[in-house]
Amino acid sequence: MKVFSRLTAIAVTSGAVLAGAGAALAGLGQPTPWEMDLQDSATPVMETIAGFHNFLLWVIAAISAFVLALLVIVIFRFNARANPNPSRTTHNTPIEILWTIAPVVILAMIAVPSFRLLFLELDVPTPDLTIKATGKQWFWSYSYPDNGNFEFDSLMVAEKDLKAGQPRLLTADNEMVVPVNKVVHVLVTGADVIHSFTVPSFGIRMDAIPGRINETWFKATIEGMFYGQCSELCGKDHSFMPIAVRVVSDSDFTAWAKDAKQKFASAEHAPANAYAAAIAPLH
Ligand SMILES: [Cu+2]
Repeated sequence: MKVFSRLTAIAVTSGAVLAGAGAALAGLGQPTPWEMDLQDSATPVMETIAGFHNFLLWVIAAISAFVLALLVIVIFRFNARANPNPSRTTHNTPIEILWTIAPVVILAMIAVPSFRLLFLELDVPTPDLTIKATGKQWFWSYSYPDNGNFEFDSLMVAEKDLKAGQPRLLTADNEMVVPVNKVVHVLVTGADVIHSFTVPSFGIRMDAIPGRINETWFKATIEGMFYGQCSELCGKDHSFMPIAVRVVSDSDFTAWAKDAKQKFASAEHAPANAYAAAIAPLH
């Protein structure tokens, strides 16, 4: 009994700590220590994903509670001592119809919002701008075909070079910059092996496959820094090719694009590492 009361104390204490730290359990744009929930949403798609996730949580909690209640009833009311002469019933048509129909209704209730979410994610609205993200071993390159047609590489900043406030393993030297409240169409491809372009707060994850263009989209509604990581095991430096997206106002974006066009003007920009140099003639 002592063990049981200790376990209860631990559960109550950790519950209280978690409830108190609720706000700190999910971050916006980047993970936070002890995060338990999804990252906060910065796009309509991620809001819908989070809403669907919470809805499913209620559904599975209700089903689990119902099954647990049935088990408890069976254990206490129908054990050998309480119920020495068991019923010999083998069929009960109304109950059989009920336990077939009820799950179908529950699945239909899940299917409707699930398909609505899939269409929202996959049906790209008319874009305000297009960016091509190319996964390479082990960094990302971003092209802006309709804002001056420039391209640049985005490499992780080493821990020793981080400035105050910059997150470790997520900070990149050249961030992908996008305007706020604009539909950004992202074309995703890989230059060597399969990578995956992922930004949790935007609710996007799209495989970057060599020789193939995949597409996704996001409309960031909050200005700030949003981070993601390559999410397909792509080689030894897979964990060191962050995706850093800076969402800025329209005017800041126009100014940045003008500067970037100058800065990254050369079409033959220098390969970012030895591997990129080795494969450069192939592209
Ligand atoms: Cu990768």
